[in-house]
Amino acid sequence: MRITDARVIVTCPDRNFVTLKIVTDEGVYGLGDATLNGRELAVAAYLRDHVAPLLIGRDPSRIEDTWQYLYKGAYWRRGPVTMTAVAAVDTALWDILGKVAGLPVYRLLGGRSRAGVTVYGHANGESVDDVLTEVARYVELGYRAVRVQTGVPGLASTYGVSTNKMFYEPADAAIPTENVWSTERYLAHVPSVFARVREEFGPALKLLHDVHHRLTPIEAARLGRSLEPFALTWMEDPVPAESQDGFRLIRQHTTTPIAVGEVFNTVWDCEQLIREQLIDYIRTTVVHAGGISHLRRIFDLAALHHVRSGSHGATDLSPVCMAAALHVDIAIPNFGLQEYMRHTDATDAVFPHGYRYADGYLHPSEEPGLGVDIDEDLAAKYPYRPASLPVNRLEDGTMHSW
Ligand code: KDG
Ligand code: MG
Repeated sequence: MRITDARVIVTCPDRNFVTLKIVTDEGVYGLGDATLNGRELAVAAYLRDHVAPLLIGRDPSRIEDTWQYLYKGAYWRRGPVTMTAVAAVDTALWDILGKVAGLPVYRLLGGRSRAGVTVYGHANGESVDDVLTEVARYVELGYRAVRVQTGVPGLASTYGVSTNKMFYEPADAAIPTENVWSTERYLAHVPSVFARVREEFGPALKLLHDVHHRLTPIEAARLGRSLEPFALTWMEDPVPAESQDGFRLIRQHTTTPIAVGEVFNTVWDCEQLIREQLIDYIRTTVVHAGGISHLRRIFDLAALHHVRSGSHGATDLSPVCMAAALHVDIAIPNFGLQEYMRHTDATDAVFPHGYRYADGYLHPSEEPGLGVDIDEDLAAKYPYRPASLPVNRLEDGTMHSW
């Protein structure tokens, strides 16, 4: 079997997605998600101009060799654009392998390790009362884990608080929206939110919170300590993670578990964090961390050091990524949680898929391969729309991490 075509499909059914479709001479094809929120066309060009020509004529079953060829062969290693492109190829090749074998991909990864994939949803609201209503809605839907974000008194807008409660979409304008941030106001407010949520919902519900890279290590240590009475499952992205040493300082001060990794691209970004047990959950995912092959390598390292998986699964990761993530999640021994932000009806129509939600769990498709497809005619009806993630400034105008 040989690869005859590798095409890049850019579509915007309510938001932008980039998909790689690898076609073989036997008619079998595979899909890979290549969406990098706000930088979609950079990955599309990388794939079209630099990767697709190298794939033609290759044997699609040589998944590891193709990964190494694209990673080492470019000379310029790592980085979100390159690794998202490599991920798309890898994911599509696993899809083809599954279809050829007649097996869902998770069976090729060693088979099922659990009955279902525990997912968490995003409860958010401007006020604490609003967020309590949202948490109740997720509990009603059967969720066992909920991420809680609220507005901060005195700030006009806050990360994670959206008007559309089911479809989180921060990339809201072609030129980035400017938000204003105050660490002082935030730190003063968050513990009171979790006190109310615990009081209402009791100890069994898993609660999570995303700090979204906004604190310094000592500020994050203070937040973690103040949240200890409310037993969070994790505090996510407490600090920008370029400096892995920062996590050691947080660790010295708090037992609140730490999750990080949605912007990481390789095992090298988290190797120290994992090896030194500075984190509890690693949130790398298929699309941004080199595909199924590389993600499994990260999770295997994590398993040696008591770190569990917690893959990113926001709306900007397409159903192709979600399908692939679920095959990994169901198979690995050290699964923790999977984020699950639902896609809109328009997105689901462009990407028909066999995974399904029931009672707090997602279940991967039992079809051969990943169990997800793309309707190319429908995709063509939704042309690309420029959309950027917001930026953040402190109250005095200083640029801050968003
Ligand atoms: O594209 C950026 C989003 O995916 C990100 O802001 C979402 O932090 C996020 C999360 O945890 O889902
Ligand atoms: Mg996050």
